[in-house]
Amino acid sequence: MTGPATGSRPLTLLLVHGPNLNLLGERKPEVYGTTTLLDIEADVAAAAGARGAAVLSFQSNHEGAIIDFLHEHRRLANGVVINAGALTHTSVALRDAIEAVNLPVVEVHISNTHAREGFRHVSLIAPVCLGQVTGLGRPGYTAAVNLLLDHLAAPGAS
Ligand code: CA2
Repeated sequence: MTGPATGSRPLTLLLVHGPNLNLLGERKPEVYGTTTLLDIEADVAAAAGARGAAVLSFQSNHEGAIIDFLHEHRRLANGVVINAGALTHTSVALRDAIEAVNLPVVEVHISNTHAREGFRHVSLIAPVCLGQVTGLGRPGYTAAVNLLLDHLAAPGAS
């Protein structure tokens, strides 16, 4: 079941980060800023919590672990915010997993991938996502949460 929460169960969002994003804030501040992954997880929990939703956060450097996480939580979750890192540009398996779990997914990138190297211009997951927030830095995650919760609140959403 992927519909909105019923009874007392709050909406649950998954926040998923892919390879190397555990190092946020440690290197490359000119590209990714000084925000850490913990900062982002706290922002997302606060934005969701302000609207009565819960968040489960997960980061892995391994494609299969991310796919397993999505599979394992597909019935519990109502939607997903994902920064898949470089898997965005390479992973047909992640694309297929997003399609398979049949949840609304918002893709987030901290940097503007379209202003960077050509290989970052293509997202293999974008066609199976609700939408993409790219280049807005840390606030992009809050925007993604609100977009997802707006979508879930719309009549007939799934
Ligand atoms: O802009 C984004 O959020 C990206 O998803 C970040 C990915 C990159 O492959 C995508 O094209 C765009 C890479 C994350 C690497 O994170 C680092 C963090 C600290 C130091 C070095 C890399």
